[in-house]
Amino acid sequence: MKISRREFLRLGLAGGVTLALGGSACSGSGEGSTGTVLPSKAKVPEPFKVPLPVPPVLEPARTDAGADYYEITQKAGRVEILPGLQTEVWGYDGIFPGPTVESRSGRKIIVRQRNELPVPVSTHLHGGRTPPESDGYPTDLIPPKNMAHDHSTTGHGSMGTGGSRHSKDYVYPLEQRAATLWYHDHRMDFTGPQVWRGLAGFHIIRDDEDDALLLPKGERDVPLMICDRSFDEDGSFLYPSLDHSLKGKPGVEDDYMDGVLGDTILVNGAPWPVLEVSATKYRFRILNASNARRYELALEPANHAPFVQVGSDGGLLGAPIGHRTIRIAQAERFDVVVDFSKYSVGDEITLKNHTGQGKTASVMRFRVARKENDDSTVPRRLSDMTEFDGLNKSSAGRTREFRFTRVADGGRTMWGINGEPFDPERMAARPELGSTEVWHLKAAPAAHPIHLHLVHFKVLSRNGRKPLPTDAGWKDTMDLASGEEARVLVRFDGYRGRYVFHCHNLEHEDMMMMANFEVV
Ligand SMILES: [Cu+2]
Repeated sequence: MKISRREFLRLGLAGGVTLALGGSACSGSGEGSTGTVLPSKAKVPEPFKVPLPVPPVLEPARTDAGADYYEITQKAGRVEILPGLQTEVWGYDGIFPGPTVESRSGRKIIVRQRNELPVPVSTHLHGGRTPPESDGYPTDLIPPKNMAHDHSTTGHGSMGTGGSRHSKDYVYPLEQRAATLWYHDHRMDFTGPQVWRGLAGFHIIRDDEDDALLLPKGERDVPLMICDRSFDEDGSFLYPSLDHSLKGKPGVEDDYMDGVLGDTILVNGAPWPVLEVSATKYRFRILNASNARRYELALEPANHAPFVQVGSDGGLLGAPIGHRTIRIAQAERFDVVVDFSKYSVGDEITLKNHTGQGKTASVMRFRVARKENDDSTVPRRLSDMTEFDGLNKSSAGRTREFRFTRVADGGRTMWGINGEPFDPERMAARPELGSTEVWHLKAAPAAHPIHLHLVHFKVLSRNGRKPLPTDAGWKDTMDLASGEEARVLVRFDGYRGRYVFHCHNLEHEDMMMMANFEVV
């Protein structure tokens, strides 16, 4: 087998190169993540100088007895992320993060997505139990206005109910429990660069069970979208695309095929921001929206106030779990309560990233500004998890095995599942609606956060042993380190049709680490 220059370096044959990146010798591990750091050409800003922005909540355009209707336009916008410089973002409504959609469990919403960007787009609601025609399949594209004859836009993207050629109505029945979801671009071959430019936003589903708890609410219920970016000299986003127009050849420069790591950490679009808090409890809905970076989050000083996890990808846990640190991979969500009453007014608490180096070892800062009354509590029982608890191996029909590895595709090294790069025509599994299966997932020779559309699953075991405390609750994304394997129980509920599952390292996904399953 011919080995590429990149492979040559990775295997350590050139001596010391991978070590210099701070990773293990067996993979391109920059800062504890599978990927390579892309240095900014602009000056990286000083941390803790700007306030934490919170994305606006989107108002429905109209509402009737059956549904709420929303409209979002995907377009370019300009924002100041680095002091004194302008960054062009491609955003939902031209902002980054996009507006937050807040919905009610069981109440249908219809989101009309309009495309005013120069490229095709597809919007996926991550964590949504969504009919296949609204799930944002990678080739189900909304074409741009200037691309009428492109063959890659022949999906039924433009045929959504009531949409025009450059818009699509996504129908979300939201027959699912309260949870923190997010929506982002899912265009075939170009998800990495399009999310990097800003196509990501929160979608929070609420329900009566969650509302009835006395968890922190209102201004003390804060979504935190953490991601990393790098910047060109003029302040624009830097990304190593082979074709920066994103209209021609997909992919990234060879050195970044393991993943693109930025050197600037953003929370809700601002670099290392500060949030002034009262000495009370706060609920933080933490999302890792990075392309390739993992974080190991910790509070410093800790003051005996760990993260109290109340929810996972799929909503509330049965009971809270305390964590000193939280390892969060791409696309995972951790819903946590932090109790600032353990600190004094004037204290500054930094949210650290134990796998980062230098500036990337910090994420943001909290400043305790005042005392305030607090009647919120974290109850010992959060949610009825009868269905989850009852799910065990004996409920499962068949077991399938999926290996996430490198594959050769026409002489180029790509990523694939069970030795195959993604092919929209190939079906990797046909589970029956209502059935439960064990999926045995294996990752090598790199770390892979594995995401299944449509469903939520329960982690049964990791490397033949008990799952980690951070694997608790309903998951839709599970992180595997290089060489790890896990068994998960998946219940195929909801809708019949074709969906994808894939690695959520977006560079791996764009380089074909994706496959179809069809619920029959
Ligand atoms: Cu991967």
